[in-house]
Amino acid sequence: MVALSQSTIQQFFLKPSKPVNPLTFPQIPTIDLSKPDSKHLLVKACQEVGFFKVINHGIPLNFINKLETEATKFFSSPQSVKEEAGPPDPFGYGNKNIGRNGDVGWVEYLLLDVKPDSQRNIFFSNSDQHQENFHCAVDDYVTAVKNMACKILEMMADELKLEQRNVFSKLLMDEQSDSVFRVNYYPPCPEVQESEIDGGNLIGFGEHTDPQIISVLRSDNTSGLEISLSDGSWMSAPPDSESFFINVGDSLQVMTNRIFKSIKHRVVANSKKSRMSMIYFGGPPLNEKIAPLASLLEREEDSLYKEFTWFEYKNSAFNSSLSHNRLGIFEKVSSKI
Ligand code: GA4
Repeated sequence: MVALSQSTIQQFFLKPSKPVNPLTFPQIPTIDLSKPDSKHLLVKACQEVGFFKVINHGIPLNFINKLETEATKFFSSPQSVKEEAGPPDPFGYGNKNIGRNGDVGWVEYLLLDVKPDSQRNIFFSNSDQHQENFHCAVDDYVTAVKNMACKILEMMADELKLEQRNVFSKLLMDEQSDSVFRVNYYPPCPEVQESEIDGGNLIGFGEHTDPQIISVLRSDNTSGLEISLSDGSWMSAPPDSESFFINVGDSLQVMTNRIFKSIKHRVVANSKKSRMSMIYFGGPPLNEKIAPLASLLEREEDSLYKEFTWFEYKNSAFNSSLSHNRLGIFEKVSSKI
């Protein structure tokens, strides 16, 4: 590995943030999908936090392990092999640069288009067999996780008493659903270990909200994922490789007229241990109109957002930087004095 100078590493340091208050330290809501009371708890979690952990999800562990093995093989390939799958535009292999607006993180990643009809758009060539195995593992994993996400979205619709229980899930099930899959690999940073600086301050993936409807994350057992609390502090989500973490995306926040919260989250890289996460971002078709559901509004004037298409929102999101408040321009200015 090429040694990096301290000044290069400086750009990856996080600004110090407020420590979590131990007296009000919240728990990450845990939803047991096998229990009948989970509908109520998961809606509560979406309203209060916008983030929860799912257990007893029924996704076969061998799908998860197979993909993890293939992804580990990819990230441990020679740099030249990985770079054949890059740079991301936005799909492909990326290293330290995130998006188009100068965001950096101590991370390598693969971003894949998983629209149901998408062609396999990432090629790397250390062996055709590896490529084939990798794509099959992604297909199996994404199909299983998408089904779980749809089940969760239907439970939400039931609990919100929406007439159509597939009002959210149909957007992911649509042939044109604009869904994305990402595998992030956070290598250890030995330069930080050698210096006096605390490794907990290294940005892996800067703070942001996810633009889509719902995100499903699975990571190995290395910590790093943090969620933003309302008092400005950051709380670590203890890793659990057998569970999934779900977060509400901006589009679901809009469709529920902010009953559900799209939570800011980030990843802090580890100076000693690598971390790998896989995230499915369930998005609607590009031409889908996103607006608060009429049945959740008492009066039309209660809508907090102007209607937009996913195409418009996605374009504006992909042209923004990670920490930008992307929904700001779509918020309605209140006419009440
Ligand atoms: C955040 C959620 C997903 O990882 C992602 C990211 C996308 C990218 O990596 O290209 C973005 C980011 C994400 C939102 C703002 C823009 C676009 C990087 C960035 C700076 C794939 C997505 O859909 O939006």
